[in-house]
Amino acid sequence: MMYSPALLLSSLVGAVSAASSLQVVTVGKSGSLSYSPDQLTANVGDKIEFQFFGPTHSVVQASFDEPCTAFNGGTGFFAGMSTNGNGPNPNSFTITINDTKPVWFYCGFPGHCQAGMVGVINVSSNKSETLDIFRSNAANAAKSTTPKQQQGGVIGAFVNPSSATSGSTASTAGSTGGGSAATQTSSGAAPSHTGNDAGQLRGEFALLGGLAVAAAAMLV
Ligand SMILES: [Cu+2]
Repeated sequence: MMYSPALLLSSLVGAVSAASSLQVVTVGKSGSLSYSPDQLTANVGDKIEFQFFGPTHSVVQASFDEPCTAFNGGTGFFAGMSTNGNGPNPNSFTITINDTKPVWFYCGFPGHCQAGMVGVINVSSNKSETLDIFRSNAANAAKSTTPKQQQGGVIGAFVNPSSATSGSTASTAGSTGGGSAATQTSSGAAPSHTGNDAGQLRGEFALLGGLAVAAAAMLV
């Protein structure tokens, strides 16, 4: 349960390709109203990639005290609503962990948080703030809220391709404020599998192009 094949694989890939590790959380896979895994431990600088399955789900940051309410007046991360039939959505949502405080999250689709679609990164040792308690409190939440728009993370397919071709490394934007543990990053090295693959391909083509120019220059 703690070590899914996907998580192990992503950890191996992360260990080979980057200093910080990438952990994958599937969202609503196989028709479930759940995140898998729903409890993670991450280091500062690690990235968590949420991969969405149909029909409609999201991930929204919460505080422990308000399980189905957008974090700190709506300043936390929000993946937007992902609607994609029955299969996986090609657009993942990746957040970067900026401190070791607990990061609580839930699905903002009406009813899903109350049905137990919640999770946590870096749960504290405080026994009064466990995922089980958070989930049971969520069941009693009167309603779910979300920020107005996607924020606080990177959508896989929307990574700026120009930064990917430049080969620039990850850069972390400033805090979104309000003590948010996860803030937005802007990076060509965002750990979207499609983004990375495309970026690497583009990078290789750019390199080949550069070599061709160099070769042509030598011929003249
Ligand atoms: Cu959901």
